[in-house]
Amino acid sequence: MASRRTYLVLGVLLFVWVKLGTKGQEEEEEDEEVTCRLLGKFDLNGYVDAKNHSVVIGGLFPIHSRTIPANESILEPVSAKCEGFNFRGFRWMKTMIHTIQEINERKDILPKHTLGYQIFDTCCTVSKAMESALVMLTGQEENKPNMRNSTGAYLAGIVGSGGSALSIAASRVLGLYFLPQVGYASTCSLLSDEFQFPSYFRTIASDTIQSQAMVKLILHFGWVWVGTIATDDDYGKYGVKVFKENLESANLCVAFSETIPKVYSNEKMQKAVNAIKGSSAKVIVLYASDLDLSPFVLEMVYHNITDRTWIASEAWITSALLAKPEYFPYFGGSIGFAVPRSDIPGLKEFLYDVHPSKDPNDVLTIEFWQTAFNCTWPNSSVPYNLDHRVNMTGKEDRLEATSDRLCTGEERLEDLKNTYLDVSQLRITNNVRQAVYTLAYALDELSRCEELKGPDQFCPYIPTFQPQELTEYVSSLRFTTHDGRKVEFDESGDIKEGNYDILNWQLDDNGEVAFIKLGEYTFKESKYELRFKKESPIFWNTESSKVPYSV
Ligand code: TCR
Repeated sequence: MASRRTYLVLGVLLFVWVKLGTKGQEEEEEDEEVTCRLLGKFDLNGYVDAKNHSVVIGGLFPIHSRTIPANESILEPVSAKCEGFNFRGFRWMKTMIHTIQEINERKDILPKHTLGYQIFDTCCTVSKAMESALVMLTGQEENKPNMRNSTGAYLAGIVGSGGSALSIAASRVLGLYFLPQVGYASTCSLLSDEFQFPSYFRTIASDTIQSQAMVKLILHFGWVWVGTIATDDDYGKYGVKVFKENLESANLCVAFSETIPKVYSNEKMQKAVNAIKGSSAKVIVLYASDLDLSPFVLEMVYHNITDRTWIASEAWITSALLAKPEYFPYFGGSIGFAVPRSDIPGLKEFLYDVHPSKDPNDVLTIEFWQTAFNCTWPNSSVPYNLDHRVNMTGKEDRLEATSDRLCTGEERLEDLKNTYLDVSQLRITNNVRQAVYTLAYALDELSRCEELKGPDQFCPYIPTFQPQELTEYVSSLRFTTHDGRKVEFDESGDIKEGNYDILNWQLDDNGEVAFIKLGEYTFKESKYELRFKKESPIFWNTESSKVPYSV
């Protein structure tokens, strides 16, 4: 396979062009010339491999955690820069590339076509997700969608985004054209609305199911009063809304219901802290993404709030950012529902195959290396460890520090204990894989229609099909994953069946936080079942070490 990377960096925009030959004609390919393009005011990081592929799949991933607030007076709108390297998002993004390469090597899926990709970093921000969606739709230079990217490759569909707020925003635009979008982590119940989001599908269950599961768990342990805390976004607010509706229909009660701010505000935070402190409800549902939770966790530590049992939403129950021994006195014993884990053949090797010397223009890899090894890559302009967040005192922390230590390139990934390389908890990562497979299988079925072409049958062709034609194929798709799960979507675009693992935070023999599986929650058609394993003891973070009392 001829491989050559070219970056587009023109002040504001960066792409990587990787050229992979199409199936069967690898040897004839010649390397591409470096191309640079002015892409207007978009400032988007990402990876592209689009040339010589029949179609491309777009991807939206949170490779950075936030955008840097612009405080200069700007005459024309410019897109924000990003900071806070997110190792988990980087792994998800790599998994998409790995899956596409795997599909391209397979002879049974799309034998006559190869898939390319165009991936953008959303920086966990709605505006970035929107910019990326528009860039993909317009091919960057036109103001109306032509479904082709800048190389002329046809855009088949989009995988992403991470958070619900971003998927909702992107999907409102993509839905106008019925371009299929397959989410891997957005769980907001709103996305099930087929009228508002006609071409949105997801390989993760809606929070409606998780909220029902939480209520079943509360009934199981006999709790009556529970508090709720949610982040101030679509995920937190809708998650708690549906949870409360279910709770009330089971005749249980909400002791308090607070939100934690997305942008640090001491006043709002203290309101939540006071509600927790002042309530006799010891069981609290916490609906939030891990990236938004750190300030809240620090408040719990600061106020020494222990003796609470947290019911975790899926987004933080297996978070390496929070599951640290130092937080165990406060969050030990948490119980939550997690996406089932999986092993992905070949992914570990693929993830380890990352090194900044491979491409001096691959700024994301350089930033990965610098952040992981706490060093500066020689002669690179990639900033190290930026943090412009407003800190707990209300002042802005401007840490534009560059580590004095230069990276040698000899640093060993094997020595790192880093979320990116941790393949023991492939949960959302596996959903990313299934989202890519969804589009690939749908394209495969669409392409096979040609073979059945008869006098009165009209078949769409790759690459001239209409987006809604592929959306139709996704709607009626059924396939079995490498680990034996069935993927099929209902009329809302939600997966028809699946299960959650019920996990409990315990300390293992090495003093690390372990996620102990207590049982499963399965859902299939309208059958829902909560099952506990008999032999799994639960760790309760209460003075008596017994089930808390919350009445
Ligand atoms: N749904 C969240 C985002 C999210 C997430 C995660 C982010 C979920 N699970 C795991 C990081 C890691 C579930 C949303 O916004 O819809």
